[in-house]
Amino acid sequence: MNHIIRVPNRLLRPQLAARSRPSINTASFPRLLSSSPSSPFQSSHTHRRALEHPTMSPQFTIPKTQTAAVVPAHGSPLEIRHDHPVVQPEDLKPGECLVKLISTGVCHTDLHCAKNDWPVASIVPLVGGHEGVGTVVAIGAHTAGSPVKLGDRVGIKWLASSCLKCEFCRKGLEQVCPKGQYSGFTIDGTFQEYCRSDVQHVTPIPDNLDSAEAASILCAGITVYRAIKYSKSQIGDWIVFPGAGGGLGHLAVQYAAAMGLRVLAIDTGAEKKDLVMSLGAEKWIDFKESKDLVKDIIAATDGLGPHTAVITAATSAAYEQAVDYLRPGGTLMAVGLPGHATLNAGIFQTVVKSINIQGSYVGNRQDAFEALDIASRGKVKVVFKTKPLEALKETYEALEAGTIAGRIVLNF
Ligand code: 8ID
Ligand code: ZN
Repeated sequence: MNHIIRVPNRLLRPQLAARSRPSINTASFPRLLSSSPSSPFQSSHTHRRALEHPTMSPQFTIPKTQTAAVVPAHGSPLEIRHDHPVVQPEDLKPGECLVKLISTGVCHTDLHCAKNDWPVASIVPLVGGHEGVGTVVAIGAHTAGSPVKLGDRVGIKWLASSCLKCEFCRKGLEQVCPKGQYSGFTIDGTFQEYCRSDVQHVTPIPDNLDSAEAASILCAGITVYRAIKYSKSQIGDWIVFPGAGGGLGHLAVQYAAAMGLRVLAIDTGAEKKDLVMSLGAEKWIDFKESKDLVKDIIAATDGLGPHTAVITAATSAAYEQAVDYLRPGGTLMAVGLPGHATLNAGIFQTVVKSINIQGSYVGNRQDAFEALDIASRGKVKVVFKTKPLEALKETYEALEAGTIAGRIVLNF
């Protein structure tokens, strides 16, 4: 049985999870990760030399306080505060930047963190959010080789920073870097007007993508794109997405269709059915209406079952029968993160069907770049409604109730 569920080391050691608000660990980035030609740090004498003072442009006035959505303590209601402190440019560490947010998506992960329903707790007080798009308004002093410059539009994703030096970072698995920091989990995230991040890990946003359009690619898009890519599904294969009508799922349908896969979408309700069928799904099953999901899924996929299942639902129920309905030789990609659930795969079925089981955790910088590039070419579109930051609480309630088709994006 190939049973690989990867959990970041940091998440396996809750006692190490930051309780206070640590700075992003950006000490001495490898010199080989050099800056772009347009970097302010590459001009004549300053080439490859770090600036001694934080860089700010007079065009950006950075206030001392801001509006932010704060979870004061686990179990406490969310508060919208208008006097939340803003990280000042002189407080940025080398390698850090300050991003003035324009838009942020709301991921079900933010709800898990606010509810504290995972085995590992977030920091509190917590500013959640990890699907942000905004403008770089300051860069920390002594930052060398920044790939972004002041005024650039960038995305902030779940993985806010990693050491870029360890085995995992070298292998492109920077999400599990033992020094990784996570936006809206171990450091404050994008449900605030100004957010600290890392120049090496923010993602440039293609010019032709609107900020609100791009926001949810930064988590939902990257995550499903990577999961499909690493599932090694091939053109013409059947792929099933339990959770297809949600934030991750509706993007998964589109990435898969763009890759030439045949999509069986599973979720519930007419709105989600219409959405996924309009986005390229070939077949649909309502999990609340099906009397025998395994039988229905196998029947819908040429009588043999799908080659791949990417579970994008937030419940353990969506995982339950995957090994039973997958085609022999098929692959289960574990993506949805129901709190304390375990993956129960019958060993006999897993072995005699030669099933692959793999965990897939967001994506690295290259996955982010690719997921945005595909969206910028119109192959994938986030379906979203916009709301103000003040609507975060009602958005959490709707996520909990499962009534959001696509995504909610908060605009600042
Ligand atoms: O890196 C990762 N692995 C990663 C990244 C981002 C998000 C994992 N996640 C996790 C989230 O923490 C969450 O647990 O993926 C899960 C889904 O996130 P989301 O897409 O942001 O949630 P959503 O918008 O609420 O969509 C979930 C959908 O699942 C359906 C719901 O109806 C909803 O449309 N669903 C459920 I709940 N149970 C289902 C079932 N049994 C189901 N669909 C099919 N079968
Ligand atoms: Zn997310």
